[in-house]
Amino acid sequence: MKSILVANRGEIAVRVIRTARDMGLRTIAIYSELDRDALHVDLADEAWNVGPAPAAQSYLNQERILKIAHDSGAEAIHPGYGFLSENSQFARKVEESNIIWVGPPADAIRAMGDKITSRRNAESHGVPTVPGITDPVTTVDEVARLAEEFGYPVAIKAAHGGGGKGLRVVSEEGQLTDAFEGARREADAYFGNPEVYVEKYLDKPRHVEAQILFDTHGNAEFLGERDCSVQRRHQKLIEETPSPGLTEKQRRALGKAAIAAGKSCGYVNAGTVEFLVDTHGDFYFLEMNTRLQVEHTVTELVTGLDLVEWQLRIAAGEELDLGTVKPHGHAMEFRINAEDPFNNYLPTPGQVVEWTEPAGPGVRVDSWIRPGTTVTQYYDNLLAKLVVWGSDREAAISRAKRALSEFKVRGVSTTIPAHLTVLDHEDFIDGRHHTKWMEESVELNESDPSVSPAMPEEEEVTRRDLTVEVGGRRFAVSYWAPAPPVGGQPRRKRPKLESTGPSGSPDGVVTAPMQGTIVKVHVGAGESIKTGEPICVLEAMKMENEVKSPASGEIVDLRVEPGDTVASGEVIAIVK
Ligand code: MV4
Repeated sequence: MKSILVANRGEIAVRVIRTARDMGLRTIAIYSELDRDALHVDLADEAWNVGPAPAAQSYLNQERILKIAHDSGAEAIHPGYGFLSENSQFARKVEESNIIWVGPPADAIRAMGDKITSRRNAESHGVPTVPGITDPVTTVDEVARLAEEFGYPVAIKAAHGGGGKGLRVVSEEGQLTDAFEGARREADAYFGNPEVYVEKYLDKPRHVEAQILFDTHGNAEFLGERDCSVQRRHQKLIEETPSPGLTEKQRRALGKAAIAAGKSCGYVNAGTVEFLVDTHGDFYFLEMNTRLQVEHTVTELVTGLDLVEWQLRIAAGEELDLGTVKPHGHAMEFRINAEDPFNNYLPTPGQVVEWTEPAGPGVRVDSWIRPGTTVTQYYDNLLAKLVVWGSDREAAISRAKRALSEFKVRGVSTTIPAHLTVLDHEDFIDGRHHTKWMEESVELNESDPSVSPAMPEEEEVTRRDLTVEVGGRRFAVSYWAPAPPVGGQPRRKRPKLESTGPSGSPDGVVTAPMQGTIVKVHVGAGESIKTGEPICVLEAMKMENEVKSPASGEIVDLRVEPGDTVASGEVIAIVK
């Protein structure tokens, strides 16, 4: 194998291209019209236009991708995650075109994609599953009988589902009909198949998944687990390994079960078996993901293995030969998404104006962003994965805080403030969180000064940063000012202007409310002033405007004198 086409974009395309190049392969990128200047395109040896922006016409366009593979002479295709990675028809087409598919056999993808079949296969290979049934349910009466048998609550799930869609929880008999019909409707709408099945519903479980590798010679390896319990609305935010609280005995049992689940469908290549772990520490098979997962990086940091390298070696027919794998230390991954955690995690597409990644000991950033990169609503909003390693969980948490505070992103909102909040939460620090915890227990406080300066309402404002020296010491000050947005910085509406200083106490950054000329200055630097007292007079459009102090305190910085012209939003003085 000397060449590979990477049928993906974003951070995972970058990730795969890097390892393929490390291994001396010729790398072939594909790009949609929006991604012509993307990082993965620059890093690959060659790049081919796969079509217009919508994924259906580009990264999901099977025939077009196969044609590019043929035209470019690619010997293999790596699908990354998402897009075509778990499409068994595409995997089969690749196999039938005599191109190496860097992934599991099409039949294994199909078997695991059907949740009833995968449950049945796992069960028949001795893998513990949640109490439930291995056949679709077709009537409400059947669901009622099963609920009596297992006890309420029960879960009604889409047979071809995943990601929480088509999942309904029934806690009492009265909800049965609604839940059953709702689950069928949703299953039909999302997955084109109304088939549903029933399981006992586990309340507040942890989500723990096992990384496995299988080669084509019958060898299998379990590479440890990942805890993905910090998630909201089925979107994972933080993943870590090892899982807090899992004993060595439980870990071994989980690994054995994961390998048995893989064997049950003839698995080859890298895969992940998902389990729910209940409050007693018992674990149950949930489903198997037949792809490389976003969070594979934490496994890499503790094992020292490159999982993409092993995917490629296995695909080329090599025998799995890892020696003894001895995981070392603790790793955590933080998904840096373009979304606003202060506004219900609403996606925030736009141009990234500033992008400074953390670095240093134990820090890895897998990203596709550069200053100027535009994040579009056409694809997912993962900007980067921050992955940290520490000798133990406490060290990893400490390092994560350090790295997250080094991360500087402007132009789009990110999940960084949410991560910092989680890292300071006792439940997380003690490892007491579960899959419902984020939604139940983590609320972000908009006025937290370590996170973001307070924003004035009503007026159109934009965030500005500046540095000041007070008594020979340097301080960074952020404030909101009425001004045109600085390169894509979002405008917001809020009441009264207010800002926060380095100490977190409310300081007054006094800015020009409009463009004009300073005609008089009432105060001097170092003097004290009270709220509402005038600082200077600003003339604009033949009108004189008094600029007043927003706070009582000392004028630590005075930046204007009579005759100066100031732009709207320019700093006039700082009151501490
Ligand atoms: C469950 C469950 C509790 N009991 N099944 C949600 C997504 C789908 N893949 C399976 N899911 C769940 N199935 C039983 N019998 C709780 C969830 C669940 C969940 C699972 C993993 C990670 C996050 C979750 C969040 C809510 C519910």
